[in-house]
Amino acid sequence: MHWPTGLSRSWISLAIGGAFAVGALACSGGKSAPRGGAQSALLEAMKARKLSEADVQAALKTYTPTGRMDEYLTFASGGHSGQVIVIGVPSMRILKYIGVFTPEPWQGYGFDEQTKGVLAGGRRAGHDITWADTHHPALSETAGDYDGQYLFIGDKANPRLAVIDLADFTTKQIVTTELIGSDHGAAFVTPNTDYIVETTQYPVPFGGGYADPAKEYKEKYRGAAVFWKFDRKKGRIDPAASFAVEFPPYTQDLADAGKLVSDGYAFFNSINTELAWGGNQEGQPSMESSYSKSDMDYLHIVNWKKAEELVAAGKAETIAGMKVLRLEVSAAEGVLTFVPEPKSPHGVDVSPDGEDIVVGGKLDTHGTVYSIAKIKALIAAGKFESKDPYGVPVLPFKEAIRGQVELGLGPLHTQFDNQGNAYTSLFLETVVAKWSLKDLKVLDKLPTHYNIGHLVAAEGDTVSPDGGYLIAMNKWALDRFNKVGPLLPQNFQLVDLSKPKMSLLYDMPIPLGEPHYAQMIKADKLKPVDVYKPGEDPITGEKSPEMVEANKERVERKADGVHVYMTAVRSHFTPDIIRVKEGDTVKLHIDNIEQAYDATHGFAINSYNINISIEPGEHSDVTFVADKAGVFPMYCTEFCSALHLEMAGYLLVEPK
Ligand code: RUQ
Ligand code: CUA
Repeated sequence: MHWPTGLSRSWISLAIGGAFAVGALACSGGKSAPRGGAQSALLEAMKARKLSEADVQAALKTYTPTGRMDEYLTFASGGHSGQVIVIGVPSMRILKYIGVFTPEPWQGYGFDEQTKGVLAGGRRAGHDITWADTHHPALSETAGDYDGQYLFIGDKANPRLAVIDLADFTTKQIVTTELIGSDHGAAFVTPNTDYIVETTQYPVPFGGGYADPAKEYKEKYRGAAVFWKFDRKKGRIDPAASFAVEFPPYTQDLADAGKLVSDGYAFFNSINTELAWGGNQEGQPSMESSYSKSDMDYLHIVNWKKAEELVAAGKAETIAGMKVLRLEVSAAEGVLTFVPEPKSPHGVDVSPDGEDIVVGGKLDTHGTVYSIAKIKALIAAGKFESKDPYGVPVLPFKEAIRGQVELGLGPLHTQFDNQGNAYTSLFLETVVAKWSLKDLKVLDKLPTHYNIGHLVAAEGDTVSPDGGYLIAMNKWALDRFNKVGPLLPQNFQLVDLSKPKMSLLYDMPIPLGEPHYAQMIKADKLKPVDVYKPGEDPITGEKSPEMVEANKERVERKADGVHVYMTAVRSHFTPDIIRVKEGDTVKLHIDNIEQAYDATHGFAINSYNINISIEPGEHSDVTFVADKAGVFPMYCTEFCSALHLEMAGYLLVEPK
């Protein structure tokens, strides 16, 4: 904690400790202590704003003066917005929305050729998809620790995965496979980011085919864990080197990769070993009741290193362009093993040392702690209690667990700190439960407002969590904020973990979608660039072949259209008049030729839906057909200088 200069630590503690005794103030570093006036001003402010001592303490722990940076950055899913939200901790200031699956006008994301190409990677069934249900972001890891290089995030609705480069905080790639029809366990990375895991939620027939669930659910519907291969040198997923492990249609839920002693394994929950498929107007019970009929579902244990070997040895079958390790192979070769888990669980989280796998009970009051040492020993000894109907060996539950912790109502997700503690969100009880991993005992509970889903602690799912801060990501906001109609924001609550008892520091509304998960990284691990290299195409990372240099601006009529080579610099575009003929294809190549930090220009043209953002050094391409004759103002959309309004021109489309 940095204390404001000029005030001594003891003054602060005195002030917020409620003493406020006039004259009893310490003097530090030769600076005079605040006198009675300062204290009474503080007291007055507290009174005027009806603040308690706890409020003032919380304020002091989060207030971030001008120019001061945050200690952590949180990358939160933007829920339905299809974006990622970057939030500073402890200030809870929003630093950026990163356009990912959805066009994002401020960044011009989805408007230029470069980013249109990225979004096109996420087309499914021949359709452009302009939204996403983003759930789980995952920072790239090296040896199980965040390395600050990349961020990945999954779209549950249209099973897709995006790659964001943290060198410039922009989306570089979206991949999808028609093998599966939805995901939920995405994105989760293996400890060196060799693979990014994407697991199905709702099973469908592989490859998008048709099958009537009433007749063929068990035979034709399938789940899968897709292991997308990440090529770190290129900073891209390599679909050709990726593979999937077929699962029975048990409706898999969340996922996590093993680390350290459990490296090489990945874990997946399932919630529907009942094989229900709905049909509440067809004489069947609703999914709601039929999914949770049995007492146990199966935790899926995948030995992905073995799977990788088998795929390399040609044991996979290609379906919908994806190499798939079929169930028979996985079951026979020890790639896939099950162990029972209590009633429709939700989160599965591997402890920092990799030894424990914590499963949140959801409909059970327990957190179940599996031991990878026990699991490995049981597998090695071939100690299976049964096989599931698909031939997958099942380990005995009691012998695979280290124990269970009685947490309370509705345990979902778990995070960890640097003191051997775990923090589990309890949705129904609407609290964070802090518990000791060693003794499996609850130590503290903190109410949240309301119905917490995920929670994220500082570096809380790495091999070396930091403790200190946690954010409760709550689903209901009710009475926490000013009323804004029937659709309410979500509520992120910052929690102080620095003391044995947790305390609430800050409420932050999230008003653009329902974020699910987030990850919190030490800010000094991130080293983003200030500007692009001159002429850089941010998607290729290379100098664009169409780069435009100062004094080389020109218009060229070519076979494929009118090429306009344009530069932007405070405060003009060159050329500032574009003359084309009605029906021409126009290809704009625009370079922001500035290298000054923060000197962004925008570029918009009326009626043609053209809007881009050109950061310093950036090269951008825009293609459109000038199919409507007329005069169309074009201008810079960033207030870049005193002469910003003058940074304008005309597109003149001469009638045929
Ligand atoms: S979740 S519903 Cu991560 Cu709890 Cu998606
Ligand atoms: Cu450039 Cu305004």
